[in-house]
Amino acid sequence: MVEMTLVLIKPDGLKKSLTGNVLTRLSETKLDIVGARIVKVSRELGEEHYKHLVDMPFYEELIKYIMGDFHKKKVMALTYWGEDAIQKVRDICGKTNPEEADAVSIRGAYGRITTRGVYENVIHASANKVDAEREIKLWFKPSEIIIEMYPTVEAEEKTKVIKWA
Ligand code: FUP
Repeated sequence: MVEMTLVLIKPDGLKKSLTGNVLTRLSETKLDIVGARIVKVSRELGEEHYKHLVDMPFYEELIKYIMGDFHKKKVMALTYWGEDAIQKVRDICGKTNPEEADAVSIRGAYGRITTRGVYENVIHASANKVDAEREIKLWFKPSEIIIEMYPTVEAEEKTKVIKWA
């Protein structure tokens, strides 16, 4: 089944200059990149992304981690598209816990567990179709993705924008 999936190269991945390594590993999937952004993550965006983990003891540290408080204040967000995209990307990522992840997976090779108990696992990848759609819509506008997979509507918006001076 043709799917889209969200990948985030997290602040530890950017701080450790792992962007190239991660993209090279993901290119093994032969999936297409159809969206890419560098994002400075607000608390609001971090909390929305991880809202399913709000009751976890590591939640506050996790929000600080994704906002870049411990590394660099940026995340690279990517949308991959293609056959079985979700599982193909998850397989290369490895398990959530970097100590349990296969040694040649991205998280196994580059991740670590901090003394504060947060898994700094370099990359996020959507877990299933429902999450993928929710997450892609959270991180991207329709105009920032070069294919149309989810329905869109036209709307008039009158908002202030920042433009080149
Ligand atoms: P995943 O789908 O693999 O990203 O896993 P989760 O959504 O369950 O977890 C999201 C993030 O929470 C992980 F990437 C790292 C962090 N986490 C911890 O720090 N400790 C845990 O015990 C579980 C998750």
